[in-house]
Amino acid sequence: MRTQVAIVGAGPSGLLLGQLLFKAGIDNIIIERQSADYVLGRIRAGVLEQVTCDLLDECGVGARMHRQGLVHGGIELLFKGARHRIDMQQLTGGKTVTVYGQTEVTHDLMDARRAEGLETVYDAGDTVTLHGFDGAHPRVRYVKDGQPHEIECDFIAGCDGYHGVSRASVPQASLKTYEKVYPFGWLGILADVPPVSHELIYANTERGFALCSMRSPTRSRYYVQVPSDEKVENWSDDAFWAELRSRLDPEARDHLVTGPSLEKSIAPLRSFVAEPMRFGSLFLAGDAAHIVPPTGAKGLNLAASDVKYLSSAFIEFYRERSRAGVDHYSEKCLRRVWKAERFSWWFTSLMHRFPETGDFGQKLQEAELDYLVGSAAASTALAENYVGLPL
Ligand code: RFL
Ligand code: PHB
Repeated sequence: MRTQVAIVGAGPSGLLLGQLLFKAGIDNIIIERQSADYVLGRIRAGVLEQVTCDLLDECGVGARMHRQGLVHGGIELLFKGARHRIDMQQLTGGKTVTVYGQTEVTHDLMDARRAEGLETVYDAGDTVTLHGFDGAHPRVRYVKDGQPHEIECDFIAGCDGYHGVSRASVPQASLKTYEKVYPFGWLGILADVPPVSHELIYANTERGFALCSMRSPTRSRYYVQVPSDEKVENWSDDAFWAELRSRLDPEARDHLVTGPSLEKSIAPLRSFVAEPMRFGSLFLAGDAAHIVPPTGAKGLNLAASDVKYLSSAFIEFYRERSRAGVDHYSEKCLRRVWKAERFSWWFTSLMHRFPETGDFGQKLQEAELDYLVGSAAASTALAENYVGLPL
């Protein structure tokens, strides 16, 4: 088999890249470890920057997002028992974010790919291996239903997430990694109950961080900070709702509607970057190259901007026979990646309870939050980063 770009991983990065390349007339095949249903079953991101929405429009899959996505012009910060609104739209000259689940984005991209008859190999398991990306003949091999397959290609896009095979295939001496692991995780719940507020509430409390988010006017997504060694089995739905309630202000507490969980899981929090993002004809994109803690809502959005840069580089290569985009891919992505890493680390540090800093740390956070909501300059810095820096 031969294609121009072999894409490893059918998460949002891989599917979006496949669609952008298809629109530009560039052949691609996606090879995914899991089944399509498994990929769709993962509950993850919820907040899309304008840049991400524009990309979905560019590849013709934005219609349902425009119909069903919730456009938000602000967020609320809750600290010392009171909520303060950050008017992002006003502070950024009109920019907004759209609340539309990663599951839905993935669904729309999968539907479009299927409708165009583009090839996606699902259920490849752990058989995918990458070859020859440091030379003239890159290839991806995999085994499906007991049969070995080989795809010859010009480029390999490693869109296979943090645990994928792509980054692991690079000689360790060629990689520099940067990592910070936080001493807590997020226990998240999805439930068919109306959201407690119209906008997202990010809460700093003495009991730890909480986030009130949503997927639709009838489906809510809530998170509470828990220690990193916490087990989800220790949390009944009732225990979760009680803990969330204890971290809300009196008005939100009154408005909170509870119900059975559709999903409940714990996500660890980490910051991670692997440099560079290109090795010969292998390009890493999305979580394969970097992880941010979810507090800034940047993971999926960074995946989308990587893929925008990568598709532009490939288009430039095929249309103009220019390697400039390909050669500058890593450097261009990493400039944006590190800004999102900085913002996500800062917002995580500001909003969570850190065991090692105790009450002193809590007081400093409250003082910074007080300054933040009272200063147009500080609020603008938060708003600019939250809605997304320009590409
Ligand atoms: P993914 O989604 O991990 O997809 C990678 C795909 O590659 C497959 N794969 C392989 N395929 C073939 N061979 C192999 N050896 C393979 N190994 C793996 C996997 O099965 C999978 O299908 O990476 P991608 O596409 O780069 O997308 C990244 C995003 O999923 C991620 O950054 C976001 O979900 C992060 N994130 C958020 N991002 C936002 O922008 N806004 C948010 O509000 C937001 N909230 C979140 C989040 C992540 C969370 N968790 C669970 C970590 C909230 C949470 C709780
Ligand atoms: C979500 O809805 O899952 C969500 C929203 C905002 C975040 C992280 C996750 O910062």
